Amino acid sequence: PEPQREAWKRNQIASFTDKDGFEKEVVRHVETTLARSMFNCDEIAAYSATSLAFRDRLITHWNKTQQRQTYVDSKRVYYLSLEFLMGFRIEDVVKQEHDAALGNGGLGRLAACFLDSLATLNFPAWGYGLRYRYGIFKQEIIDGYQVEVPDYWLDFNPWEFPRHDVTVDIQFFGQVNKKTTGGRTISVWEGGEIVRAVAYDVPIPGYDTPTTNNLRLWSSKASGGEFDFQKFNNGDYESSVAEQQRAETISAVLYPNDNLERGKELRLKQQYFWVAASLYDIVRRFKKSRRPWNEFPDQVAIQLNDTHPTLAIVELQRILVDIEGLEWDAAWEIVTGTFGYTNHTVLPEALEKWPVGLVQHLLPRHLQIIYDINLFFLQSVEKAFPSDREILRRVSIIEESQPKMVRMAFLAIVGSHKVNGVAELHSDLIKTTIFKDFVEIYGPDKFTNVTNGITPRRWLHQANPRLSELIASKCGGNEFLKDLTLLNQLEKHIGDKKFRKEWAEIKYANKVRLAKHIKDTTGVVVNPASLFDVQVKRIHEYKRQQLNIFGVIHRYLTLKAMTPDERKKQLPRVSIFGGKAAPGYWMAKQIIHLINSVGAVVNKDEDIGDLLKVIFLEDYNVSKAEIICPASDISEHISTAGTEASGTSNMKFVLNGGLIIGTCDGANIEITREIGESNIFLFGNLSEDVEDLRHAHNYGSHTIDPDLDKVFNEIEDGTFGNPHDFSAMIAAVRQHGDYYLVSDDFHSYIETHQLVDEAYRNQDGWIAKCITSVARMGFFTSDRCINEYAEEIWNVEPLAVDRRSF
Ligand code: H53
Repeated sequence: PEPQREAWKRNQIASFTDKDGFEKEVVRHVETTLARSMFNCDEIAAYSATSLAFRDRLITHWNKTQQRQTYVDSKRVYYLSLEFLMGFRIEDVVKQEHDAALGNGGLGRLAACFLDSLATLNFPAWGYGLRYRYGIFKQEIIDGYQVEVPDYWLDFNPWEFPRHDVTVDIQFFGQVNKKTTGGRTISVWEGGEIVRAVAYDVPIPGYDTPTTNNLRLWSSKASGGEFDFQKFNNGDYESSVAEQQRAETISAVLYPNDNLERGKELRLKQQYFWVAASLYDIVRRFKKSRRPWNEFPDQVAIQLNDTHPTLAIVELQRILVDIEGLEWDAAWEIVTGTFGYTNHTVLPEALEKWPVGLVQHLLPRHLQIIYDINLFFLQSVEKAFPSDREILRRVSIIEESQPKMVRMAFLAIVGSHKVNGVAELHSDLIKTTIFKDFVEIYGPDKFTNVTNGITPRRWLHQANPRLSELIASKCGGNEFLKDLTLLNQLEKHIGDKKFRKEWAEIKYANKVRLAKHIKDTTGVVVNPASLFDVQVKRIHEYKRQQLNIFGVIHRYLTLKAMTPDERKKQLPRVSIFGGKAAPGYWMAKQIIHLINSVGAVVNKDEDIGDLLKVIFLEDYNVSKAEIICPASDISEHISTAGTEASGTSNMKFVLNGGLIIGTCDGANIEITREIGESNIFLFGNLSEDVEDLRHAHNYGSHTIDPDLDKVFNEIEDGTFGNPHDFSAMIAAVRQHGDYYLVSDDFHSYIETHQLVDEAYRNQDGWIAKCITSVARMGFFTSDRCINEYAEEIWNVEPLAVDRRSF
């Protein structure tokens, strides 16, 4: 209102620019917001007031960013992801803050790194996700077994803003009726039930820029208000809350599977709920500009993080045709011009398919549209390949199986203008295997690669402040955090003894910190002078934690067979494992159990002492990764070649001055290209040989590596507890075709670990390798990824910021 304009202009929101101002704000929040005083300000109040003070500043920047983005009205990016593994915490104030653990593994953490880069690079961008009440479960280890405990993380979250006024009603079930209006026949989706989506906004600040973007998370709630008062007054309290509870179930819990799709109805409901609310929001924003519809793809780029949001393609087509009245072809051009699809896996068990009957029941109109999309697509394929009868069956979005299934990846390809993989090998593999036919149909240009990256702000500057500071002192200040290629200046200092000494001291201090964490959480004392060998990631057979623990057993047996004098010459090692198994993944849980059982025997063996310790760290998550990564000497990225799309923790470990042992898989290959072959320990079969090896296991003779056989025999002798517990793991290799090539790679794995030991004995040489590697890691910043997406897929530009206006 006009009379108040002046007041608005006079910087209406309290903020601070220095320590005194900050303190003042904290005190103000303690006294006014929390209604406390100096005398009853406990840790929780201090924490709350601190975060509220920061939050105020965040809001100001965020409001200004949003106002400016709206005013300029340039093209925006929307990143649709079912997972954002943010992991924020202020450890030093009080252990109060929960990890925002709204993700499982690499896919969700990548989304979080991308949000950081988008804001840092000043792109007008929004993330859209679900506000789960329960994030990924907390893992407890009881008697060596994983036990899942729910993670209720919303007690107090100062970083989100409920937007009770931003709601969208989402329809499910019902039926489709044809109606004719004005000479046009249209499809009307009627009946069914409505669930309300409520927006919660999380500000995403960039590094060294005022740009503060938005992550909008949707929460589900019953559309008819709190509960049915009629029923309540009639004494039927239970059913009056039932509807509300059913609605709230949709956003209640994150599915705890990584690289595994289970096809549950509630999961499909989550996907549509989230996608429909997000698209409604995006379309509403576009319509404010009153531009013609054909300009939609000039204003909006939507990136699909895996196939989970693929229904967005169908939903946008529905909005344009059924609601806005566009012709099918004009609408479809807009749709395909808008979407890009990122594939993150070739594993068959992770590729999403939904039974046609389930989609029909839940989303009847969407199934019709999917059939029409498929029809027009197959017609065009038939025209282009008239003599190829098989191709139609192979590429159909509908799999003619029993029951029929909707192939979400195929729908995503057909509905997008670009498809990308996440590392070079992976992007090549999708073009030659699972999406081969689509390369024939659309030509190679539709398919591209954007190798993953990580944000150096979190994974170096925050996780390893001392190393970050040392690097800054050699690279001309903190600029390298925004241009990671500046790390290359480190190479000229490799000969500097003092620098190498400081480098080694920092690594040692980080190892001391991890050793303390190990002592506090497991009771096991480890010697920080040992070589720390780390494998932390989701537990999965393709990631081969079983190969690692079999290797550990082999090392144990070798040490046991030595004389005390021989043992004295050996290098002490700590094998550190961490990671969650999906609750329904039995084999993964057995692997955890074996690791703990081996630890229980080895760690108390007096012949062995410091020479070998085996640790399983409970509840691996983002905050723990920040303690673990800086403390590793060598980390393991040992997936069967061709199975790990990229991997991103490999990048975190190298950036923190650790070396890696790995297979020729995912981003390991590009890391090798960048840092040089002499700075990485590669082993094992290549992806082009995997198929033949598997075939030979099943149809030829399959001999097990003799060293691995000894390991198996030892397990079967009961050295590590009841051998029955581990018989399935052994049978997978010996009898069931060794799908993950554990035996084929065992020998080269063991030999390569010997090379690691030898290299580590030469500490000067080792540190030189570490520094060289860090110096050459500039390519793996997620800033580079975002710039590639922006240029090649989104066609968006950053928005220049005027710092003075903030
Ligand atoms: O995505 C990461 C990759 C990693 C890949 C992972 C992933 C998930 O975490 C979940 C599902 C899925 O299809 C893929 O396994 O290799 O680095 C980010 O791209």
